[in-house]
Amino acid sequence: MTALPVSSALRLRATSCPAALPGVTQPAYDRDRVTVGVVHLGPGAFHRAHQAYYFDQLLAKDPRWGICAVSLKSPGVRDALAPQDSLYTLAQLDQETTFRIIGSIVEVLVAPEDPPAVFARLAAPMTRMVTLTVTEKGYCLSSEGGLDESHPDIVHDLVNPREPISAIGYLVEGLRRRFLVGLPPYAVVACDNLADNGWRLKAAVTAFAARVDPELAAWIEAEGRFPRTMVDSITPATDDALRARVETATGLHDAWPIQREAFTQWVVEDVLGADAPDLASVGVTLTDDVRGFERAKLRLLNGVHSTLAYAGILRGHETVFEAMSDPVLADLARDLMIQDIIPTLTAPRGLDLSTYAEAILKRFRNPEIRHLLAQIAWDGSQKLPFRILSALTEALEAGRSVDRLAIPLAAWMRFVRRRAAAGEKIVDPLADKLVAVAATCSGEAKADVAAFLTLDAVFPPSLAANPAFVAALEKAYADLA
Ligand code: CS2
Repeated sequence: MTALPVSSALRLRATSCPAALPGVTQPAYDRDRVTVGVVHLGPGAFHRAHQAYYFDQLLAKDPRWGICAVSLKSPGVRDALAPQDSLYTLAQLDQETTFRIIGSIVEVLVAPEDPPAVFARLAAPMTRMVTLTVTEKGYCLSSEGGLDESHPDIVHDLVNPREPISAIGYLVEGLRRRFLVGLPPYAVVACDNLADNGWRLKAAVTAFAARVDPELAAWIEAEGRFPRTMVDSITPATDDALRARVETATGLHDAWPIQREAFTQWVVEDVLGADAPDLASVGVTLTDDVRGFERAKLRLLNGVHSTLAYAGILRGHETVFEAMSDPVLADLARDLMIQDIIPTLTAPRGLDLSTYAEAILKRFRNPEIRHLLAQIAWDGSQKLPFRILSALTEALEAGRSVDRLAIPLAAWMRFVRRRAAAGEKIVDPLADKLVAVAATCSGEAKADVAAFLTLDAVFPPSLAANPAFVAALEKAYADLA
């Protein structure tokens, strides 16, 4: 976090909260009556903008669903929120921006500092749900989609299952403690942008548990509820401009407010069971058709976001809005959606895909939102397989051209090469490998593309060997020179 700006305003906290300026929405419930029913792993900006907002609405009807937020690594969120009694401000950006003080997070733990406190929450009878936003890399999956048992965190946790460091390790240890005392498992709700997120997580958790105790694994397999979900709300990172804006609007100083677009959506597979929070009552869609929503969002929104990020940065843009103001990129975004991605999708009931695509383009053109392309460009090696490669593979199988779908991949390669050559940091768990590949690149399409395609954690070997795919990539890479 950046240093706190010097401010004369009162700090946001339980006692000062009622003094917020008129028009600021306050928690509509008595926080002293709230109990913890949800543990959340990874309370980054997206969680605080999205799931915590839904629970903030729910608490007005049912005080059992307060959140214990657990940071798996850094103390930054706790350090900012503890002096604020875990309160923070959510700015919902629109033509008329609104400000809401969120009270649903009632406790923030930093796992490495106090693992027993985390286990106690996971094993508490009142805890019915564990939600996660740990980003794609936090699932520790291999490129085949299963648990990556060679991942250093998983290697560590398999040797020390009672002292885990990974999200998977914590989930399994929490479930083990419940199993031992005869408590039902908590529902595990993955809220990251992975295709079939809940299924993948269940497979990874069960595979890990099988290495710890086969009976535990069988119990998780039989009783565990891991709904697949689709989560959506554009959440630009917090900056000092937001801090200043929030202070002016609320009259209170908040060390870490959050901003997002006004639009928000949460679709959850309807397998949560009777003891689950009534999420439908606060606007969550419960459905047995989550895959249609999730594929459409991942490919149309996130796939095109990543395209705009890499192609946009190469063309000198800084934000999504700026990239969308560049006619070349605006056309590319629409053509990709309509001509290449929609043909790979099956529309969920009640969703018209062209209308959905147009609505996404409109969100990208929202002038109220300053969403940095650099933020979206992070972790490309983890994001591109779900966002672009799956659609591209299906297009290849159907015999369609993949010329345009190859553009975001080629742009990513050029982006990596450019940053590596300039000695700039690449934010990606594969950064070392990417820098090594980039060091061998000369700018010549055939050789450079071949070097990137050796990254088998990103490109499955069968795809890397497909001549139509390789030709499309080489052409796109050459065109971006
Ligand atoms: C973005 C997403 O940063 C990124 O990679 O594509 O965070 C995107 O803004 C959200 O998924 C929108 O729901």
